[in-house]
Amino acid sequence: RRTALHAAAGLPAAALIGAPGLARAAEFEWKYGHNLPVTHPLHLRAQEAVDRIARETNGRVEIKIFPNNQLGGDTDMLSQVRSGGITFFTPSALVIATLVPVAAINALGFVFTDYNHVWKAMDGGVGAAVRQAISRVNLHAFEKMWDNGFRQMTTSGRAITDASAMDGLKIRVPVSPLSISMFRGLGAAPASLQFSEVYSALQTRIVDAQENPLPIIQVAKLYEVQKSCALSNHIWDGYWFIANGRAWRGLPADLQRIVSNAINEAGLQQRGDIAGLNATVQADLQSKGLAFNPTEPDSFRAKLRAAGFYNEWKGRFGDEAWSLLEASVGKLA
Ligand code: X2X
Repeated sequence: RRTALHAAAGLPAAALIGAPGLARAAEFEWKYGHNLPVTHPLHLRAQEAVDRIARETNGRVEIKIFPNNQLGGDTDMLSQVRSGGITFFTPSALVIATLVPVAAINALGFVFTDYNHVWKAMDGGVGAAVRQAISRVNLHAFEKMWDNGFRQMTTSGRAITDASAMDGLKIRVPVSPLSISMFRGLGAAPASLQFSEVYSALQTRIVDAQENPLPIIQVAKLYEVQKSCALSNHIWDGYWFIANGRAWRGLPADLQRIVSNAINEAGLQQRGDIAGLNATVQADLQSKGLAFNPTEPDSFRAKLRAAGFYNEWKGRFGDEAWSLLEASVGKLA
């Protein structure tokens, strides 16, 4: 379309229709919104994917990315992708779980110890069950989940070294029932805020703490408004790449294949980017003034167990999803 406009500058629009030799408007002109700064690997790989899609479909599918909450926060984008106002969105598992409760299953506290377990579950039975649940609300989820990372806690107050430091802590969590339940179980005072509001909420001390993977703390510059980071690895979080169901079904099968391949392959590369970042990001954040400390994971797990957290969520997710998770990570609490 850009080519057509440039080539035909000055011509009335009607003159373009059917004009031989001119590129036409894309048949599928779609919007994709997400919540991250453009320096995050999710944005960079998604940009490569949409460029590849335009090329391989000869311009029939053109996707424009709206990064960094330009179209509103997570809750807004989730309703836009449902209505078709945007065609693609990448909600975190925590966020899409407001609509598809079982999608939060990967975010259960302290279930994954490493990435082997994560991808075994999410590329296997757990991921398949979640994708099926997502399809029931008329959204299409692409096969390969993208990585957000293991979530860590940061605070502007005293360092969080074990679970007793959680008592009364005012901590921001995503708009996610599981996050609220987990941090209440730990004795904290969690508040749900969309990601678009996090930096200023920390800056103005509406909350004292937040939790996110280190690459997000880096690209969103949260280290500017936080003092210390507890390496808690309490949740593994990923992004589902989703499409509006009606729009997706309206795409011819050959184009669906091109779009799926480009997005899934970009997702695998994005996982590699996060793995690479994980090797360097702590040193970078340290050099920017964020202090790091280890935690005692057992103290957190014990507090959650005592609060009835695992039993409650086993009930909420249901036995079927629970056994799929156990098939990947071993017997749970
Ligand atoms: O909102 C967050 O904390 C983030 C960026 O990790 C999610 O998208 C859930």
